[in-house]
Amino acid sequence: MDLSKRKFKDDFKKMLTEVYSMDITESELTEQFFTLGNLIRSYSSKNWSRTNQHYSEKKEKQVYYFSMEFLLGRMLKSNLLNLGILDTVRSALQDLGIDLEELVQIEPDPGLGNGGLGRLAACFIDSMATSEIPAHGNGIRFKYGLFKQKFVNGYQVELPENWLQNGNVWETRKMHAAVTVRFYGKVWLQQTDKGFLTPHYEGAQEVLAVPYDSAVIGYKNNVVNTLRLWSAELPPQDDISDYWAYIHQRNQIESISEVLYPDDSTYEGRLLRLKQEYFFVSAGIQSIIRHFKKMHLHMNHLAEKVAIHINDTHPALCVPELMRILLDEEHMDWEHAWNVTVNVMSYTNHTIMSEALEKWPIDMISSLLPRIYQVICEIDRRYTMKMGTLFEPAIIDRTQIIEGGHVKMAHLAIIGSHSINGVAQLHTTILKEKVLHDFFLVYPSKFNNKTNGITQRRWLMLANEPLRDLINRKIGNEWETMPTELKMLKAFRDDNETLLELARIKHLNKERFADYVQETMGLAINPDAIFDVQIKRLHAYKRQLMNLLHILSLYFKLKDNPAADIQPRVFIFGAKAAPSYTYAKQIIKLINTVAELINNDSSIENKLKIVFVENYGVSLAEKIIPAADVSEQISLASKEASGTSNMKLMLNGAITLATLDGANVEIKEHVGSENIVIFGLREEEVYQYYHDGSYHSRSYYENNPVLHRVLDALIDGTIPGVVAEGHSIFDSLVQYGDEYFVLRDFDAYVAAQERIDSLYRDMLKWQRMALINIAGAGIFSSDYTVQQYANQIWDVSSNAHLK
Ligand code: 26Q
Repeated sequence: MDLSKRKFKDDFKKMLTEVYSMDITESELTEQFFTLGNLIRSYSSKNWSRTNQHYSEKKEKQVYYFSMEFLLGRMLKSNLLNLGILDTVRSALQDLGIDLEELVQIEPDPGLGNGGLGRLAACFIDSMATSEIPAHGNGIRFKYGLFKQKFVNGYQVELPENWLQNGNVWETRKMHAAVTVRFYGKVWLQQTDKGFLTPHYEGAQEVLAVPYDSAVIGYKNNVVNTLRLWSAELPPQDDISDYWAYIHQRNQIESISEVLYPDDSTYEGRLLRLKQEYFFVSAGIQSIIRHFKKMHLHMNHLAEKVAIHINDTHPALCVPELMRILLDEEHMDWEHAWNVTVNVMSYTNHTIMSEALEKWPIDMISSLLPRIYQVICEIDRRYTMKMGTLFEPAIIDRTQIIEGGHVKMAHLAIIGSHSINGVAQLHTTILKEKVLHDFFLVYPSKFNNKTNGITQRRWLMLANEPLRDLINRKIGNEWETMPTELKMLKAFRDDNETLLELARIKHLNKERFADYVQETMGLAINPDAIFDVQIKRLHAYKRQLMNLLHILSLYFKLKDNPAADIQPRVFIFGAKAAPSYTYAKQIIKLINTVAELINNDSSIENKLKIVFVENYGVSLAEKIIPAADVSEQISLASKEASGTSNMKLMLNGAITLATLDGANVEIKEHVGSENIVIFGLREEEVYQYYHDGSYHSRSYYENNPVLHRVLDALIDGTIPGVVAEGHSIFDSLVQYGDEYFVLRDFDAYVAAQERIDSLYRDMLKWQRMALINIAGAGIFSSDYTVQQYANQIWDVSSNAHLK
């Protein structure tokens, strides 16, 4: 948008007086933040309604991205950037004596997601608006986001994340768009006088779903899409006969949208979680149908106007919920309804870990969602009937929806969708060949790959302004919306001036992060050291433990020989553990304790430091990633579906140290093996070990002296204060088979780290590698990912031009 500094200053002062009756000198940061937030809203409101109007008039097909999680991060700067007024506003505020960076800190970071899956949804809505895809997010407005992490004596402690405490400037409550969601009760089918069979409900509990809409502003294109998050409320009551019963019922209903479940890998079959899933699914689908009806088209045409995307199985109830509405409320016959449903739905799988696959006990579903359960049974019956004639019984048994007393959500999503995709090439191949092989036999053409992506606007333009400026000086700014244009940077691979400039920027970002660490943790770190970064949820398969064992081996090397020639390193960790994941929490305690030991040992002359940041999330990622030299992507091959921090880090010039897992494989293909450091078992080797059962971790402990010493340190008192944790972790590796092959890959990992050490010594060579990584990162922009979803899955165009 066009906005002069002068106009902005006038608007700002006017809004401050109107809302707070204050002038600038009286106002504090909070008032200034809310004023700026409200101004941004007013600047985007016209385009928001214009976009909606355009979609309605043109009857364009709409995409609805259903996700339990949207891990947005702070929106102030992102909105300013996308409106094209970031620099104007920053400088105008400065004239008024206000520092934009200080205002930014006022905004709470809404942690409405666990990790990769939630952040992917956030990158996608940014890219969909920018790519002019008519697509909207649908999720839950959790009152509490992912817990706030604190370390107390090295242990993780969880505190509530009350992000809504001071209100949320970006949202609008839309009471007129509220819908009713039904739980429990009894249901039976009754013949109506028109000859329809309709369900009759008795004693259901009704929950009011109230939507809160936020603008999703496209980058400099006047498009504003919508993120709709639902909040659960007690429907208005005529009379309250029993006040205490009323209060109880209100609390019970409001608890549905109270808190995000903090597990990202092991599913917990709690009733409240199932309520959450049906709640936002039913509310979202009802609201879509309401909107569709305004077009006065027959329901048979729904799939021409609506695509619904199921982000992991959490919203898999979309399938029976849409069927329910088409059957019971629109009176379609089964075949037509099913045809429409399958054409509307598509599903993304994000994991191969069997413990993460959602399944719900039949009793739970049938009592909470009696009608939905009937529909699921009928879907399953028809599936087995139809496929039973075409495939052998064993395949049908293994692909049924209802089995062993449970409803399998992935099976429901696959059978009910026309497309199922994995999130990296390797992951999709494993789905087809191993994890979902039976389904691949049944529905080969439904399977496809969509490698994840990240938005370069948040992860480079906002997070790393010095680098953005350098790139723009060298190759112009086309990459902002055509990210593969970053490849033009390759022309500077032998230009020492550019390489030195890159080094200078990295150093600056490292200094900034070092200042932050000094201020918040009281720890001094050296910006000339290698900043080696592993930031992701804590999980055994991601092998933060292997990283730590390597650090210990370096530490002992220095203890034995203080003159040992190693490059100084700062190891940076950021990770939350699921509160119920004991082993992950033990690893957190161990890392913190080793940090304490190493950071305070003056005999190693500051050659090693460990920084374990508290409460890692989007805002911290924005500080850490631009300062990273090394990107640790060391999951056991086959276990990480894709990873996305790998993409963010390469985009900021970090060198990837990785196993051939998830999207690391594709990163290697794009930068070439000389610009990445790869080590460790391959996926086929891991499966071979599973197959022949020939991995015996104990022999690695017994035969490798370095490993022996490092592992003994866990149990012999070398690391004070981790007696129980040390034994438990030692046993998991040596005694109980080392599920994720940490000891097997240890040597290869140490060798790979030595390679990093030696590469870093040649500064120009290192910066050349960094440059090639930045230049090759464009392909991993979520702009391309969502364009592929649009073309190949949703069948929507990406050119709603509103310019
Ligand atoms: C399920 C049921 C009950 C409670 C919680 C859950 C639950 C919640 C979140 C299960 C899984 C998740 C999140 C999974 C996740 O983030 N997976 C990651 O997705 C990224 C985006 O595709 C990939 O890059 C990562 O590899 C994958 O681990």
